[in-house]
Amino acid sequence: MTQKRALAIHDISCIGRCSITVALPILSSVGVETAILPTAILSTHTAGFEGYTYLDMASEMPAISKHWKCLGEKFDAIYTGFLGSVEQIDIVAEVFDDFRSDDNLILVDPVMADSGKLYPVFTQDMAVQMRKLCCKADLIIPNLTEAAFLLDEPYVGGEHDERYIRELLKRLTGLGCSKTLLTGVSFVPGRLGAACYDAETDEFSYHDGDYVDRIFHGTGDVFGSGLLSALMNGFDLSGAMAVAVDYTRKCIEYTQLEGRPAHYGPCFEKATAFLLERLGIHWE
Ligand code: PXL
Repeated sequence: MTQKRALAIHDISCIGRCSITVALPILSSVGVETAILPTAILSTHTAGFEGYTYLDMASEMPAISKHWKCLGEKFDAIYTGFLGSVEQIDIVAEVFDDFRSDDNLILVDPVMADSGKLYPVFTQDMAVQMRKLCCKADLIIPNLTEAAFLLDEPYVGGEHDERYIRELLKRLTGLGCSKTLLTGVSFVPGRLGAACYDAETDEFSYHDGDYVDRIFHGTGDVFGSGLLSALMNGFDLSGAMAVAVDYTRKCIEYTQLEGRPAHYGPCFEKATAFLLERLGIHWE
């Protein structure tokens, strides 16, 4: 089987495992050749470190992408996460137009908010503009806060009933993508997981694990990278979601064992063997 190729469009946070420093090693470890288009370069991510530096890569991104187009580069998947500024929505939309093929996957993680609030670097305009990317995607993977911003409705935290989540998923696919996956979903106290919906087949699926009552920064990127790893290794959406939920849970276990402050990000490195096992990959 020829090696699959992905393009990861995220920021480089030099310290504090998230974004590209998570997506690149995870996808590489499962055999996916991964190109990167950095959206910003930060000394650290923005949640938990004081005084971080921030370089918006918007002025360079079109030139990078244009060069690849001239070279005739192709990608089996394009995976977007944290964007450096709202101006990058149009730049990334153009990257989608330039590199979309009949059978590649466009995965949009509309990274902009958590726990009911937008990240401090973003304004409401990011939520409005992000809908443009969602309608060009095959699959979007918001958390519940991002889903509320995308649908312009109040965020409802805590546990939910299945009917509410099913309706939310259906309305999110109404943004224009055929598949939606919601993270951070809980139906009962003490459990946390994800739910997905495929509008083409009208199929709904849910998978959860034990809830750990602590915020671990960067777990969304671990989840998205684990999900894409599984999709690019032949899993369907519901199977890939189960792998990503369990893998993220495993990373959290290792992070707790390491005992470092949460803003240093999830200890995903030690969970690599777990991910490979679940994907049935045994490198010689
Ligand atoms: O994991 C989300 C994320 C990615 N990149 C940067 C961030 C955050 C969340 O705060 O600050 C720079």
